Amino acid sequence: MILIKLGGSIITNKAKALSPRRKTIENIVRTLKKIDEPLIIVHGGGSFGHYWSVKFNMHTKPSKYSLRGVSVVKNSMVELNKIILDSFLKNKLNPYCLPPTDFVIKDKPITKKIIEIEKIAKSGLIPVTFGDVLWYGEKKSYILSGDRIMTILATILKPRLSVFVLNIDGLYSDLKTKKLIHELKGEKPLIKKSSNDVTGGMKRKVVEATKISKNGLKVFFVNGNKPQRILDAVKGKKFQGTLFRR
Ligand code: IP8
Repeated sequence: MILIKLGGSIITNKAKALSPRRKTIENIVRTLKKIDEPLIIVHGGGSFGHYWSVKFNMHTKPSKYSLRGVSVVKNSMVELNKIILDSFLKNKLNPYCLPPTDFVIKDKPITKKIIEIEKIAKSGLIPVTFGDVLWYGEKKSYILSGDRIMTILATILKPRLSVFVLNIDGLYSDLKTKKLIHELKGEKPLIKKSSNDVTGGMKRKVVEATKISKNGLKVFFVNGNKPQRILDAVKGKKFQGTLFRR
């Protein structure tokens, strides 16, 4: 089984509010079709969820955020999710929408529900979940990042591989020269706060990828603008990107 995160920066244009990158989504989905293994998909918020989370000043820390904000962020994620689901359907794949409220209560994963997700994936349906705004209780809510969902699912389900599909080639050791780090073995690279994402952008991804790899699982960062690289990583071929391993 393979766990794939479609980052918000690859499926949307983050420079422009509420703008899906339909062609890119299409190209990635067509590539996923060539993977002959059960898949679980997680996607990020990009210029949908993040745009509204910033507007309503909502973050990953549970707090009494604007109720209007909760509704609007949720609605925007449902809208983006529908675009992803439609693309899967159009390409004759069978997605099965699972918002994180289906397997997370407050901020705790529901193991029994997560084990069912694996069964759903193994049946041939493709579970599709996403970063979202979650109810926390006592009128509080919080933003749950799709990157955290990756760790939650990987910790319980131990997929053969986890792949973060990005809008860049992988993790760079130097942002100016774009020198790519091909492999990280147990080390945790130092990343400064990387974007104004409410969930922490690249820094968050590296934290989660490092956590997942500590469990002995392989994690790849690849560029979704070159979907063949997803296939190369999954099929164990020489690939362009970053591999995190223990
Ligand atoms: O883009 C965040 O998910 P992420 C989703 O995976 C929202 O961090 C609602 C901003």
